[in-house]
Amino acid sequence: MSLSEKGKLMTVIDYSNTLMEQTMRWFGPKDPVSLSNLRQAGCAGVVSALHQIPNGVVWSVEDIQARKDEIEAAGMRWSVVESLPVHEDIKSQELGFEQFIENYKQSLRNLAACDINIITYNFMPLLDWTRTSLSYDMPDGGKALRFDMIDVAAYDIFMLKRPNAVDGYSEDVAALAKEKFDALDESDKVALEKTIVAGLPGSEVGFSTEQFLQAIMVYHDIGPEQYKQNLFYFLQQVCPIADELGIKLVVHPDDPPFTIYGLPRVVSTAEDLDELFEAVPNESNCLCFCAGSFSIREDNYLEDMVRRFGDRIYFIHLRNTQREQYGSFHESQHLNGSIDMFELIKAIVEVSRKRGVSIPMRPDHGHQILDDLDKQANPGYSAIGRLKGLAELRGLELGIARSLVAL
Ligand code: CS2
Ligand code: MN
Repeated sequence: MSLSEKGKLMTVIDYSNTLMEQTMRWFGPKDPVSLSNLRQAGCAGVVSALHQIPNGVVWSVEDIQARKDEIEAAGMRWSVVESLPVHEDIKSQELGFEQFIENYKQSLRNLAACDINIITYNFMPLLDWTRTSLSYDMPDGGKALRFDMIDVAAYDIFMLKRPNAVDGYSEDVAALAKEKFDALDESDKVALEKTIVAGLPGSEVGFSTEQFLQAIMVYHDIGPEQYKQNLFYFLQQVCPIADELGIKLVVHPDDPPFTIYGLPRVVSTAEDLDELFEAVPNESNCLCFCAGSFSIREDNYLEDMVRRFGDRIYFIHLRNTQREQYGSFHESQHLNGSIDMFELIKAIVEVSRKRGVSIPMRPDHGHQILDDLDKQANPGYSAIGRLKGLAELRGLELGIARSLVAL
């Protein structure tokens, strides 16, 4: 064999080096998807949280370090905390909420002591994400998460019986909701409510319908303007500490990014982000760019938002959605749907290169497919659908990055 042929054999083209850091979410030791699974999917990093600690309680250095060691022993790093939840009392400024802010600061100090510095949170009242079906049949036999506005209206108007709820819906939606509700039997109603409150943080899952309505009414009284001030107040308290610690606090947008049950929304649009960064300009006040969440609104131009807020983006969720009639939507394949993933990743590659950083990204959710159809996992977080999503996104990113160099 000639020397040049030998040389060719030794040339290694490594396609695993993407610009974005590839990660997946891991719910901890109880997650049916193992750390080894994530490593085999090609993850360099893991996104995790101490789900065993009740919301509002300080995360100790020991507990943080133990989780970190576990992830590192599996050959990855703990890239991002998702989430360090903001206690409901901070959101509503319930008497005594200042103590929860102090606890939050202490958790940040403890995380920084373990060298973990990207922390995700959201500021949605009561519910995290909201869907009405966790196993929506896709034409290919896979299952997806779906949000049906008619179901939400039926629940809101006829089961929750929220005062004046009907005024929040178009006449068409209200009429279809009535039809739908009349056709539901008791077990359908129970199932619908269970799915709707699935996004509630652990401690509140035990809500009865009446308690849920009562909790909603607290936020009606607060109203959108004051609620926004509550977010700013929280950040004004914690950001100075986070700045000192070198932490980035990345807010996850509202999902969906419009009001449901009349609850206030504060992180849904580019205008919201402008206001947020103007009110709290600290360098720790940053963004988790969740493409799927933002994409539900037609007036959110994702590539523009990435370019405009690029300097504040420290974590990226990539998933696609298909918008439907009446504001309904379902989670589509990662590359197909309302988002032009090529254009979006191109904007991310440009921003990352300009900043000279590798931003952690994860495929946010995936379809339940193949062997996972017979397995239990956290809704949206089965292994194979996310593996597929990550592989497709990684390939697209590599193609874009290499062709941008060539151009
Ligand atoms: C996540 C959110 O599963 C999901 O949709 O993107 O639950 C996210 O973790 C939280 O909103 C962040 O606090
Ligand atoms: Mn997300």
